[in-house]
Amino acid sequence: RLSRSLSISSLSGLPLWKEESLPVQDLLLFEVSWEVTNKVGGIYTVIQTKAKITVDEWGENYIMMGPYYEHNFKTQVEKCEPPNQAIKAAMDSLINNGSQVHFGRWLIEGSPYVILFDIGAAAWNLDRWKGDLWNACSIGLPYHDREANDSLIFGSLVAWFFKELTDQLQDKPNVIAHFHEWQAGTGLLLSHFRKIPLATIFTTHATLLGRYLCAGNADFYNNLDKFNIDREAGERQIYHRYCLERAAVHCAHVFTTVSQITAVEANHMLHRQPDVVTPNGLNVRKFSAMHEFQNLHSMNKAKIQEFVRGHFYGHLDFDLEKTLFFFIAGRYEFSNKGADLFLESLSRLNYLLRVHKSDVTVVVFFIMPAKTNNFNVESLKGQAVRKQLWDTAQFVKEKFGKRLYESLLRGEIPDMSKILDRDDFTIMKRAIYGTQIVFHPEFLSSTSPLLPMDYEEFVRGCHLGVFPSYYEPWGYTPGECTVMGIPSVTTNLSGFGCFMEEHVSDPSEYGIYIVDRRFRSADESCNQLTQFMFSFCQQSRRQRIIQRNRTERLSDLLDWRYLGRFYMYARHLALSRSFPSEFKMDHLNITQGFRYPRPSSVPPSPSASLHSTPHHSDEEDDDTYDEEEEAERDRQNIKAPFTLGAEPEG
Ligand code: G6P
Ligand code: 1S3
Repeated sequence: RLSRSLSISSLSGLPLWKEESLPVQDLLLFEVSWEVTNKVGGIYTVIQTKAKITVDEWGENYIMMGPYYEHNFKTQVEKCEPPNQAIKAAMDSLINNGSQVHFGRWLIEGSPYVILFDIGAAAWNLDRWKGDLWNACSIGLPYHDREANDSLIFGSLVAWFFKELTDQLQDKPNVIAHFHEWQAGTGLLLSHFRKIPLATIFTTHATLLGRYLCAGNADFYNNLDKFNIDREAGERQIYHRYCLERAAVHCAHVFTTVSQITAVEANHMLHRQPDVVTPNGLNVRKFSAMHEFQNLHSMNKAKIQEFVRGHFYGHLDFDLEKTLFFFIAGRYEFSNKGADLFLESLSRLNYLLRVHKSDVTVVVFFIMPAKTNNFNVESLKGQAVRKQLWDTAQFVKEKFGKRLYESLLRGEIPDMSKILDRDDFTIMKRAIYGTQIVFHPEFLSSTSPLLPMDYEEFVRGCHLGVFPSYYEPWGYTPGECTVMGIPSVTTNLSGFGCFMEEHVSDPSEYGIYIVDRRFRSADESCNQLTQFMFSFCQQSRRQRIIQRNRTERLSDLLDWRYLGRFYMYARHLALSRSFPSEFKMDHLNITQGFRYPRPSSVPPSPSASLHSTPHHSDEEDDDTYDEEEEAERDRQNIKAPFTLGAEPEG
């Protein structure tokens, strides 16, 4: 019942993975994460975007588990009764013993069921549960580490729930429990030591030590095999967390991570080779009109231009039609996310643009939530003045139009020098001198007075996302750019960058520029990034439009409808390992993939052109390019297999 066949999707050209699906009616699937209904970082995006395809496959038999926070519950969850008597009975058992457990539907696409455990209400058990953890696996948690203690309470509640549930179920249905990241891993660990009959999967989205070592300036990737990991964890005072993480990894039937590069890292930092790489997808939204995303770019760019007008009010000595908008976004980890490299490259880019007397201006945004007290008064002043000028212009325009209309009705052409009166001029002068200030403590939200756009609109309005990360197990930011048809820069140290290198013959032709941060010095990487940005600045508008079309064509590759197969595979594997007499898996590592060819309009040999993308034409007015035709040709060419399991190093 686990066999599968390959078929080609007529829409995208990507091979679909058709299989005789699991007998989901005889199974229950639980996915456990600290970020279920609780946004902390990237794992929330994984869980939330994947919900739809998982519910499509599993229906009522799919349930997520996370921590309960009153605000999150009130704003994101619709309370309801569990669909299944055994789940209800297990919850009741916890509730009758003094815990608080909530059930409902998470109001996101797919509306999955969620069980949320109140950590605070169960905190009185902490000392006892610390004892249980110590007795099970000799891991002790210090009292001052709130996050680790919360993870123990969460894990204890989850394991307790599974014990009650499986006691109720007896043999059927079988239960798969998929845990994400070390905070949820404690539940896996305790379930394992209590011999609860579950098929378990553990997915890591980063290793604790990897993140710490990279942030601390270590030459991480060249020394992977040289670190004394126990000592490094101890010196950073995360030894207990690292033990929880490593133990969960080793207790799981199936261990997965989000990219090949993190698989290599995990092998060294956690001493287990992941069984499956489960790349992160997105819930890709397709527009019925192919050009809709280009229109959205235009509309949102106009909003950013408005902001720039306000920001540079009084100093706007550059042409906004020849201005490109670049941005970096992510968690505020300055060197891990490559903000340091980006700044240095920008200074080099500035130099190049000047010596080449380029008429292009680049405006760069750093979207990194950090501690702020308030808006910079000067920026607000600029925006307020711009807004006031706009309002005044609208007001005078109305009056002007009315008088013009009245004149025409009388059959007269008005004297243009008299159509505006003294009052109008006073209003306009006052507006020019005006300096009204507004305070509003938000940034990148559609209600902000500075830049009234949400993140998606902002990305769409930009020209290039730049994410030169040093530590990035996957990295959603360039993926989000891709599905919106916005080119981006990534690195060969990010999971996303490696994935693109693996599946696209010439990623830069599709607007995915991959900086080599693995095999080059920092200075060389910086020069490479500078060159990418400089070439980008030399493209004509037409070239940018063609490139955006190509970028957007890669969306299918990042769609959960395609990438969800890796999660399916991990579940099959876990079942075959935990319940071998019932579930067989006789074709591990057999899977089919594909590789995107170079776009067919690109010459096969390196172009003489300075530009790396797109080669087709440098002319603004060239209309011989037929993008639909090119897309169709490329679809026909998609080919070549790739493997599913994490490849051994070497
Ligand atoms: C989209 C619009 C075009 C517009 C272009 C601007 O493609 O459909 O009408 O000219 O964006 O592109 P640019 O790269 O200059 O922002
Ligand atoms: C992690 O979040 P981060 O930004 O701390 O998990 C994400 C989801 O898998 C991943 O995209 C990212 O690279 C990791 O670093």
